[in-house]
Amino acid sequence: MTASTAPLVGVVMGSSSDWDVMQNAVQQLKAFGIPYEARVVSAHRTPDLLFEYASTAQARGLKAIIAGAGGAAHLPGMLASKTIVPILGVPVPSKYLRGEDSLLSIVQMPKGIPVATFAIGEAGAANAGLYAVAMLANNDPELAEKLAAFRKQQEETVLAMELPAV
Ligand code: RP5
Repeated sequence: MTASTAPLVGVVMGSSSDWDVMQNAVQQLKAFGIPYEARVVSAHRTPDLLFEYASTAQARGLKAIIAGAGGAAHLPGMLASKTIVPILGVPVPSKYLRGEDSLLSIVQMPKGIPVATFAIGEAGAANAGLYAVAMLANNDPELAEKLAAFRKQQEETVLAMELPAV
């Protein structure tokens, strides 16, 4: 899946079974009009593709890669080992350990090869998308305005919240 112009953000995941979670990142990118690409790249099942994807990412113009995986989730760390494009890691909930394994696999990177790690599941994927938007907004005043307006809208939604009478 590819947006019409050259992608600025890559969204990769270890399996199509991660899509339900990872689509939350894509939704944020689409909402802000960020060109993106979404692909399945598995660290342990397609290691050659992983190396190719990561080692060409910078030359292809990617400014960030959002990488989600579950279980022994080495996809974000391995991508980071092969590119200086910032990697935003999303722990996908796993069947047996509910994503705590994914979280620890992604967050505990040894010193020297950083991966920014987000919350387990949908919120983490959405926030990774928003974080990529914020990174791009550093050099794009129009995008920065859109992001500020999004925050304002959230603020107004919460300020308008009412609690039920007891
Ligand atoms: C990981 O194993 C994937 O990221 C996915 O979260 C998990 C299960 O993959 P499938 O068995 O559903 O393909 O590599």
